[in-house]
Amino acid sequence: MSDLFSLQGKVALITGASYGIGFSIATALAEAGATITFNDINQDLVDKGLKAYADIGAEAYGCVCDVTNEDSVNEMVSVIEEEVGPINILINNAGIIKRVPMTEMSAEDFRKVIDVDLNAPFIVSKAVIPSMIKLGHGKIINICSMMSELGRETVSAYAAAKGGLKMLTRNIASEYGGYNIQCNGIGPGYIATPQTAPLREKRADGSPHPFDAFIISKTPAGRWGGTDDLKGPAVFLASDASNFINGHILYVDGGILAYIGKQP
Ligand code: NAP
Ligand code: GCO
Repeated sequence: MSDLFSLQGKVALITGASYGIGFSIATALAEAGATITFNDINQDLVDKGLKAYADIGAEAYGCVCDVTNEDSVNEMVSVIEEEVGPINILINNAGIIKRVPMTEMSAEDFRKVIDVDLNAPFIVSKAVIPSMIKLGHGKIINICSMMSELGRETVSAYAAAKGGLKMLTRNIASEYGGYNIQCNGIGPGYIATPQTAPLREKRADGSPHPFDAFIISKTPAGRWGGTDDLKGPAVFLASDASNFINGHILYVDGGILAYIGKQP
């Protein structure tokens, strides 16, 4: 059975993976046997990532690349293919959020979020699909969100992008499934990372942030997710164990989407 989940001999590219969810997913893929390549937006972050991978004994190849820049992405992909090998697994993880009420949000900020969270997965996927076709297989995992399904105050751009990413996932599956490429999404629930740190910060008097208690009450598991909660699902969707699963979004949310919420 372990052969079915093995990533031995596979090369994986995980975007924005110096820390947070991307780092944990990359670590899991390395533990399953894959060779890890990753990028981040500047050299400091890449160095931080390289050190973190070295600290856990995982070999990783890191590049500076802004995933919204198509030329830079194409160059990164050809350097990885030349120096490490053809990419078998792509995890579109890099993302940003801006929490601003919609009527106060500038069109420029809205576009920036769409650019990183939706246009970039298109750009990076487009860069790797031709060699996946030549290889005769490929796995693309897009990191979606609760906001691929739900809305809430202040996250209009993020929800629009992550909802779009769900449909990009289904479209890649539809368009390239015939080439033995599986494109699926992981929809994390509320995961404790720097991105969600402002939602968990204690107030000046030491009491918990109201959003913290809100999320715990909305999650049947009764807790925030940890980045380790995403490791098993990522290995599953990157491995042969999921070869007939395509265009699916696997929500890893402690049950949030199943639950109507506690009665008052
Ligand atoms: P994070 O802690 O903010 O990490 C995101 C990474 O992407 C950072 O290293 C970031 O660099 C990098 N990045 C941002 N823009 C980039 C660009 N243009 N080019 C290259 N790299 C870029 O976020 P996270 O919480 O680990 O989230 C990772 C992914 O999961 C995101 O797509 C996020 O939307 C999604 N997600 C998160 C949660 C959650 O609860 N945390 C839940 C559902 C989905 P900087 O440090 O410079 O920003
Ligand atoms: C927010 C959060 C979320 C999470 C995540 C949920 O402000 O509501 O940041 O959007 O990051 O994507 O799945």
